[in-house]
This record gives sequence, structure tokens and C-alpha cells, in this order.
Amino acid sequence: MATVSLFTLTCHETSESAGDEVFINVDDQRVFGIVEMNNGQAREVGFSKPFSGQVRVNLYDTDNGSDPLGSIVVRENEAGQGRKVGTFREARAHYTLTYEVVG
Ligand SMILES: [Ca+2]
Ligand SMILES: [Ca+2]
Repeated sequence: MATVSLFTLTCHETSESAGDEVFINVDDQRVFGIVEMNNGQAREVGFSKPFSGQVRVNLYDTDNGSDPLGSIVVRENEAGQGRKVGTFREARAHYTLTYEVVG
């Protein structure tokens, strides 16, 4: 068992020129958003969850439905590696998310 904490989501490039309305799901559960983001902005996510094995973190832009902007897999064996950076690059978007796994 380990605990993942999500810290800061940074928008380097939005998927839409007028800005994105983003949210984050962890294993299909919404944990952040909907929040408007534009180039250069950063937001504190502030979410922690105990898990075994791995969790999937998905970033979406809100449209009529949800537009996938990318996905990262966080694994239990990343515990003890300090803060890490996950990258989301789909649909012309570029976002990064800092996170940490503690065992
Ligand atoms: Ca979109
Ligand atoms: Ca949108």
C-alpha cells in the first residue's frame, strides 16, 4: 500500500485557443475541476489517495462531453522517489502535474 499525492497542475499550452475547462479523474473518479486554465497558469490540485499497484490519472477538457488531454500511470514502486512530474500531451495540449508517492 502506498499513497499518491497530486500537487500542482501547470498549463503550458491549452488545447483550445480560448482556454480549457479542465478536470482530473483518478481511476475514473473526478478529483479536481472543472477549472478554467490558460497558458502559463498553475493550480493546486491537493488530492491524496491510498492505493495498491497503480492508479491512472487522466486529464480532460470539458466540451459537450470530455476531451482527453492525456493520461499518466502512477505506480506503487515510485514510493520514495520524491516529487515527480507527469506530462499530458494530447489534442495539442501540454500540461504537467507534480505528484509524489509515499510508501
Ligand atoms: Ca476541447
Ligand atoms: Ca473546452
